[in-house]
Amino acid sequence: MRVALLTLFPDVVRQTLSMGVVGRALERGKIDVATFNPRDYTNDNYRTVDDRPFGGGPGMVMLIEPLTRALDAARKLLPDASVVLMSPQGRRFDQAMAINFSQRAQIIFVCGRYEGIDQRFVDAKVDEQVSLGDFVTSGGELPALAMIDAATRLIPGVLHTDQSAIEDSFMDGLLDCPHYTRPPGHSLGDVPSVLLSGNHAEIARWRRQQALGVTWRQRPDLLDCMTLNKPDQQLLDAYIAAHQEKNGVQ
Ligand code: 9D3
Repeated sequence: MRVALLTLFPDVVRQTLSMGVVGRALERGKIDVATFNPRDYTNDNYRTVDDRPFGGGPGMVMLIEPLTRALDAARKLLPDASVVLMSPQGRRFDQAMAINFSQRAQIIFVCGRYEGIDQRFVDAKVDEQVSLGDFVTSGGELPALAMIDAATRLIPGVLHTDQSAIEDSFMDGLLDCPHYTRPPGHSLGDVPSVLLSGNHAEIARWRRQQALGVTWRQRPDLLDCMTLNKPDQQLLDAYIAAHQEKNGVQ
Protein backbone atom coordinates (compact mmCIF):
# COMPACT_ATOMS: atom_id res chain seq x y z
CA MET A 1 0.00 0.00 0.00
CA ARG A 2 1.58 3.25 -1.17
CA VAL A 3 -0.28 6.34 0.03
CA ALA A 4 0.07 10.04 -0.55
CA LEU A 5 -1.72 12.65 1.53
CA LEU A 6 -2.57 16.18 0.46
CA THR A 7 -2.49 18.08 3.75
CA LEU A 8 -1.73 21.49 5.22
CA PHE A 9 -0.26 19.66 8.26
CA PRO A 10 2.30 17.23 6.82
CA ASP A 11 4.39 17.29 10.05
CA VAL A 12 1.47 16.07 12.18
CA VAL A 13 0.65 13.36 9.65
CA ARG A 14 4.23 12.11 9.36
CA GLN A 15 4.87 12.22 13.11
CA THR A 16 1.72 10.27 13.83
CA LEU A 17 2.48 7.62 11.23
CA SER A 18 6.03 7.19 12.59
CA MET A 19 4.71 5.67 15.85
CA GLY A 20 3.78 2.14 16.85
CA VAL A 21 2.57 -0.56 14.48
CA VAL A 22 2.31 1.80 11.48
CA GLY A 23 5.78 3.26 12.16
CA ARG A 24 7.26 -0.24 12.10
CA ALA A 25 5.38 -1.04 8.87
CA LEU A 26 6.93 2.09 7.33
CA GLU A 27 10.44 1.14 8.48
CA ARG A 28 10.04 -2.35 7.06
CA GLY A 29 8.69 -1.09 3.73
CA LYS A 30 5.24 -2.68 4.14
CA ILE A 31 3.70 0.72 3.42
CA ASP A 32 5.01 3.90 1.89
CA VAL A 33 3.75 7.40 2.77
CA ALA A 34 4.35 10.72 1.03
CA THR A 35 2.84 14.10 1.93
CA PHE A 36 2.12 17.03 -0.35
CA ASN A 37 1.33 20.42 1.18
CA PRO A 38 -0.92 22.62 -1.00
CA ARG A 39 0.85 25.60 0.58
CA ASP A 40 4.04 24.54 -1.24
CA TYR A 41 2.15 24.83 -4.53
CA THR A 42 1.02 28.46 -4.18
CA ASN A 43 2.34 31.32 -6.31
CA ASP A 44 1.66 34.39 -4.15
CA ASN A 45 3.83 35.91 -1.41
CA TYR A 46 1.26 35.03 1.27
CA ARG A 47 1.15 31.36 0.17
CA THR A 48 -2.66 31.57 0.13
CA VAL A 49 -4.53 28.25 0.17
CA ASP A 50 -8.08 29.47 0.95
CA ASP A 51 -10.52 32.26 0.13
CA ARG A 52 -13.97 33.50 1.12
CA PRO A 53 -16.98 31.58 -0.17
CA PHE A 54 -18.98 32.97 -3.11
CA GLY A 55 -22.49 33.70 -1.89
CA GLY A 56 -21.21 34.67 1.55
CA GLY A 57 -21.37 32.80 4.82
CA PRO A 58 -18.92 31.78 7.51
CA GLY A 59 -15.55 30.10 7.05
CA MET A 60 -13.16 29.79 4.17
CA VAL A 61 -12.95 27.48 1.15
CA MET A 62 -9.78 25.77 -0.12
CA LEU A 63 -8.62 27.10 -3.50
CA ILE A 64 -8.59 24.86 -6.58
CA GLU A 65 -5.10 25.70 -7.84
CA PRO A 66 -2.84 24.79 -4.87
CA LEU A 67 -4.79 21.55 -4.44
CA THR A 68 -4.61 20.68 -8.13
CA ARG A 69 -0.86 21.30 -8.33
CA ALA A 70 -0.27 19.27 -5.15
CA LEU A 71 -2.39 16.47 -6.65
CA ASP A 72 -0.40 16.58 -9.89
CA ALA A 73 2.81 16.14 -7.87
CA ALA A 74 1.28 13.19 -5.97
CA ARG A 75 0.13 11.67 -9.28
CA LYS A 76 3.70 11.72 -10.60
CA LEU A 77 4.63 9.49 -7.65
CA LEU A 78 1.45 7.34 -7.70
CA PRO A 79 0.15 7.36 -11.31
CA ASP A 80 -2.44 4.62 -10.73
CA ALA A 81 -3.86 5.90 -7.43
CA SER A 82 -7.52 6.57 -6.82
CA VAL A 83 -8.22 9.93 -5.21
CA VAL A 84 -10.06 9.63 -1.91
CA LEU A 85 -11.48 12.80 -0.35
CA MET A 86 -11.90 12.82 3.43
CA SER A 87 -15.34 14.35 3.87
CA PRO A 88 -18.37 14.29 6.19
CA GLN A 89 -20.37 13.80 2.95
CA GLY A 90 -18.56 10.52 2.24
CA ARG A 91 -19.47 6.89 2.69
CA ARG A 92 -18.91 5.80 6.27
CA PHE A 93 -15.62 4.00 6.85
CA ASP A 94 -15.80 0.48 8.28
CA GLN A 95 -13.66 -2.66 8.56
CA ALA A 96 -14.72 -3.84 5.08
CA MET A 97 -13.39 -0.59 3.63
CA ALA A 98 -10.18 -1.01 5.67
CA ILE A 99 -9.70 -4.43 4.04
CA ASN A 100 -10.36 -2.88 0.63
CA PHE A 101 -7.82 -0.07 1.19
CA SER A 102 -5.21 -2.55 2.50
CA GLN A 103 -5.40 -4.43 -0.81
CA ARG A 104 -4.89 -1.38 -3.01
CA ALA A 105 -1.43 -0.60 -4.39
CA GLN A 106 -1.82 3.20 -4.46
CA ILE A 107 -4.17 5.71 -2.77
CA ILE A 108 -4.12 9.51 -2.64
CA PHE A 109 -5.96 10.95 0.38
CA VAL A 110 -7.11 14.57 0.16
CA CYS A 111 -7.46 16.15 3.61
CA GLY A 112 -9.56 19.30 3.75
CA ARG A 113 -9.43 22.09 6.30
CA TYR A 114 -11.64 25.17 6.80
CA GLU A 115 -15.28 24.86 5.73
CA GLY A 116 -14.43 22.69 2.76
CA ILE A 117 -12.90 22.68 -0.68
CA ASP A 118 -14.09 24.17 -3.97
CA GLN A 119 -16.72 21.78 -5.38
CA ARG A 120 -15.18 21.98 -8.87
CA PHE A 121 -12.06 20.23 -7.54
CA VAL A 122 -14.27 17.52 -5.98
CA ASP A 123 -16.26 16.99 -9.18
CA ALA A 124 -13.23 16.89 -11.49
CA LYS A 125 -10.53 15.19 -9.42
CA VAL A 126 -12.05 13.04 -6.67
CA ASP A 127 -12.96 9.37 -7.24
CA GLU A 128 -14.62 8.65 -3.89
CA GLN A 129 -15.49 10.40 -0.63
CA VAL A 130 -15.09 8.72 2.75
CA SER A 131 -16.20 9.82 6.23
CA LEU A 132 -15.00 8.46 9.59
CA GLY A 133 -18.47 8.83 11.11
CA ASP A 134 -21.26 11.19 12.00
CA PHE A 135 -19.35 13.76 14.01
CA VAL A 136 -17.43 16.89 13.09
CA THR A 137 -13.63 17.01 13.16
CA SER A 138 -11.53 20.09 12.29
CA GLY A 139 -10.20 18.54 9.11
CA GLY A 140 -9.55 15.34 7.18
CA GLU A 141 -6.16 14.52 8.72
CA LEU A 142 -7.25 12.61 11.81
CA PRO A 143 -9.87 10.60 9.88
CA ALA A 144 -7.25 9.76 7.19
CA LEU A 145 -4.73 8.70 9.85
CA ALA A 146 -7.30 6.44 11.48
CA MET A 147 -8.10 4.82 8.11
CA ILE A 148 -4.43 4.33 7.21
CA ASP A 149 -3.84 2.77 10.65
CA ALA A 150 -6.78 0.40 10.22
CA ALA A 151 -5.70 -0.62 6.70
CA THR A 152 -2.00 -1.03 7.56
CA ARG A 153 -2.78 -3.54 10.34
CA LEU A 154 -4.39 -5.78 7.71
CA ILE A 155 -1.33 -5.99 5.44
CA PRO A 156 0.31 -9.44 5.73
CA GLY A 157 3.43 -9.40 7.94
CA VAL A 158 2.60 -6.08 9.65
CA LEU A 159 1.33 -7.62 12.89
CA HIS A 160 3.47 -10.18 14.75
CA THR A 161 1.04 -12.93 13.83
CA ASP A 162 -1.70 -12.91 11.22
CA GLN A 163 -3.76 -14.54 13.95
CA SER A 164 -4.01 -11.28 15.92
CA ALA A 165 -5.57 -9.56 12.91
CA ILE A 166 -8.01 -12.38 12.39
CA GLU A 167 -9.05 -12.34 16.04
CA ASP A 168 -9.30 -8.55 16.14
CA SER A 169 -12.61 -7.13 17.21
CA PHE A 170 -15.06 -6.86 14.27
CA MET A 171 -13.24 -9.33 12.01
CA ASP A 172 -16.04 -11.82 12.58
CA GLY A 173 -18.63 -9.17 13.39
CA LEU A 174 -18.38 -9.64 17.17
CA LEU A 175 -16.82 -7.52 19.90
CA ASP A 176 -13.80 -8.83 21.77
CA CYS A 177 -14.00 -10.98 24.92
CA PRO A 178 -12.58 -9.59 28.20
CA HIS A 179 -8.86 -10.06 28.93
CA TYR A 180 -7.01 -10.69 32.21
CA THR A 181 -3.39 -10.91 33.33
CA ARG A 182 -1.50 -11.35 36.61
CA PRO A 183 -2.22 -11.37 39.47
CA PRO A 184 -5.01 -13.99 39.45
CA GLY A 185 -6.36 -12.67 42.76
CA HIS A 186 -6.70 -8.92 43.39
CA SER A 187 -8.80 -6.64 45.58
CA LEU A 188 -10.58 -5.55 42.36
CA GLY A 189 -11.65 -9.16 41.79
CA ASP A 190 -10.54 -12.61 40.69
CA VAL A 191 -9.71 -13.86 37.21
CA PRO A 192 -12.46 -16.19 35.88
CA SER A 193 -11.34 -19.68 36.94
CA VAL A 194 -11.82 -21.19 33.46
CA LEU A 195 -8.88 -19.06 32.21
CA LEU A 196 -6.59 -20.65 34.85
CA SER A 197 -7.85 -24.21 34.17
CA GLY A 198 -5.49 -25.05 31.31
CA ASN A 199 -8.46 -26.58 29.44
CA HIS A 200 -8.01 -24.92 26.06
CA ALA A 201 -11.28 -26.14 24.56
CA GLU A 202 -13.19 -24.77 27.57
CA ILE A 203 -11.26 -21.47 27.37
CA ALA A 204 -12.08 -21.07 23.66
CA ARG A 205 -15.75 -21.82 24.40
CA TRP A 206 -15.82 -19.28 27.25
CA ARG A 207 -14.19 -16.59 25.12
CA ARG A 208 -16.64 -17.19 22.28
CA GLN A 209 -19.54 -16.97 24.72
CA GLN A 210 -18.20 -13.75 26.23
CA ALA A 211 -17.73 -12.24 22.75
CA LEU A 212 -21.32 -13.11 21.88
CA GLY A 213 -22.57 -11.84 25.27
CA VAL A 214 -20.65 -8.56 25.19
CA THR A 215 -21.93 -7.92 21.67
CA TRP A 216 -25.52 -8.70 22.76
CA ARG A 217 -25.21 -6.26 25.69
CA GLN A 218 -23.23 -3.41 24.08
CA ARG A 219 -23.97 -3.61 20.34
CA PRO A 220 -27.15 -5.62 19.70
CA ASP A 221 -27.31 -3.91 16.28
CA LEU A 222 -24.28 -5.98 15.24
CA LEU A 223 -26.09 -9.24 16.07
CA ASP A 224 -29.20 -8.10 14.17
CA CYS A 225 -27.36 -8.31 10.85
CA MET A 226 -25.85 -11.75 11.32
CA THR A 227 -27.23 -15.27 11.61
CA LEU A 228 -25.63 -17.32 14.38
CA ASN A 229 -24.90 -21.00 13.87
CA LYS A 230 -26.42 -23.49 16.33
CA PRO A 231 -23.44 -23.70 18.75
CA ASP A 232 -23.11 -19.89 18.86
CA GLN A 233 -26.86 -19.47 19.43
CA GLN A 234 -26.72 -21.97 22.30
CA LEU A 235 -23.74 -20.16 23.86
CA LEU A 236 -25.58 -16.83 23.61
CA ASP A 237 -28.84 -18.28 24.96
CA ALA A 238 -26.96 -19.63 28.00
CA TYR A 239 -25.23 -16.24 28.46
CA ILE A 240 -28.55 -14.38 28.29
CA ALA A 241 -30.20 -16.82 30.71
CA ALA A 242 -27.33 -16.38 33.22
CA HIS A 243 -27.40 -12.60 32.71
CA GLN A 244 -31.14 -12.40 33.37
CA GLU A 245 -30.81 -14.72 36.38
CA LYS A 246 -28.14 -12.39 37.81
CA ASN A 247 -29.96 -9.13 37.06
CA GLY A 248 -33.54 -10.30 37.48
CA VAL A 249 -35.94 -10.12 34.53
CA GLN A 250 -39.64 -9.16 34.71
C1 9D3 B 1 -21.86 22.10 8.77
C2 9D3 B 1 -20.72 23.01 8.47
N1 9D3 B 1 -19.39 22.46 8.71
C3 9D3 B 1 -19.34 21.96 10.10
C4 9D3 B 1 -18.90 22.98 11.05
C5 9D3 B 1 -19.10 21.39 7.73
C6 9D3 B 1 -17.75 20.80 7.92
C7 9D3 B 1 -16.62 21.35 7.34
C8 9D3 B 1 -15.38 20.77 7.54
C9 9D3 B 1 -17.60 19.64 8.68
C10 9D3 B 1 -16.34 19.06 8.89
C11 9D3 B 1 -15.23 19.66 8.31
C12 9D3 B 1 -13.89 19.05 8.52
N2 9D3 B 1 -13.95 17.57 8.62
C13 9D3 B 1 -13.67 16.80 7.56
O1 9D3 B 1 -13.30 17.30 6.53
C14 9D3 B 1 -13.81 15.36 7.67
C15 9D3 B 1 -14.60 14.56 8.57
C16 9D3 B 1 -15.45 14.90 9.66
O2 9D3 B 1 -15.66 16.06 10.05
N3 9D3 B 1 -16.07 13.87 10.32
C17 9D3 B 1 -15.89 12.58 9.98
N4 9D3 B 1 -15.12 12.21 8.98
C18 9D3 B 1 -14.47 13.21 8.29
S1 9D3 B 1 -13.45 12.96 6.99
C19 9D3 B 1 -13.16 14.56 6.77
